Amino acid sequence: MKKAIIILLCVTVAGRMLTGCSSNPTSTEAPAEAIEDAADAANTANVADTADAANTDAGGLVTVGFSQVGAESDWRVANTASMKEALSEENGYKLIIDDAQQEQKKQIKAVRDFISREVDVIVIAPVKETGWETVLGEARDAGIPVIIVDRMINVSDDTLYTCWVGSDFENEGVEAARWLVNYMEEQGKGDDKHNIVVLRGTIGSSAEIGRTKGFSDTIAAYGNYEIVGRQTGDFTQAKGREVMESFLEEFDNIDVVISQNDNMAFGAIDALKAAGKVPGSEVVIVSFDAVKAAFKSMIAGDMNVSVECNPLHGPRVAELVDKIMNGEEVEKIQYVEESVYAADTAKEDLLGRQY
Ligand code: GYE
Repeated sequence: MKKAIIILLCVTVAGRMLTGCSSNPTSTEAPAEAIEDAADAANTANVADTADAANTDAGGLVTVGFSQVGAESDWRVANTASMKEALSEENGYKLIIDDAQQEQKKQIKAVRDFISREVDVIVIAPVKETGWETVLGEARDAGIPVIIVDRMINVSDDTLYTCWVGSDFENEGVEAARWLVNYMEEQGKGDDKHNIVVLRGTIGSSAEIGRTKGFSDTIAAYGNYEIVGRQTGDFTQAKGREVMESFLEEFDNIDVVISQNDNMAFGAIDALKAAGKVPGSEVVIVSFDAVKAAFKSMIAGDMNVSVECNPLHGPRVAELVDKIMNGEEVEKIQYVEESVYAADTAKEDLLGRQY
């Protein structure tokens, strides 16, 4: 189920070029050291000179401050790796990554650090949608363009960010519900009563909001499907297991688990097995992300399906950074292509997977 890239709106970013930047060629893997290096550069650099250097000096690196959600899942790890690979020093960037450990307040602090260090472009993978107005206003005042990646933000003034690239999370939820209904029909269980529990991701994140809405709205049309329990597992495997254990104590008739990411599904599968249940048949496991480990779980017969969420945003972000630095137009909102992967073809599908 390929989805064409949709361009909803175009903006011009000409004239929104930065007021300052650093072209310190030092690169480091460790976020804390990277920030210190950038601080040193900012403290010693002449802002006007370095701004000119970044725009005109072919040898200068483009400094990108990236506020990452954390390292909560396989998806996130693949996303960070993609960003590091694309925005490498060899490719002409100095990438400063800050790991927010799933806390928005740490992201806000990181963005302020990036502003004070006069990076060329700020990239944010936001933990949650709300609460961004103040700090993005500060970035705008400093003349630093902001790219939002992966999850979305919810702001009344969309000039607070330059552009966004990520997934259509609501559509992913719709796809999950459609797959489930179709699968139950194929199993001859289309008219049976189904009791669903939903392991939600981080509450208030676009991935949680969209997947919850898309799934609930679609499944609501089928009277024999009931969502009996919903709880957050914060996108981690450990919490996925804990939440599934509590569901199993509360309900004895669960036959479908909707897990809003693969890592929570792995935890839920462990909890089901420990309780003597059989995931993959007795309890149908519907997941999201489609990371490599999910294909292995499907091949093992534990997981039934994973709705793809593509984490390979690095090259897309690099392209946006380049265009912004050149004063070119960028698409304001850009969705990526995604598919649905089920157990019956998991073995062949795994061969071509990149993450
Ligand atoms: O599904 C999950 C990760 O925002 C799309 O975050 C991302 C989600 C992804 O923790 O595994």
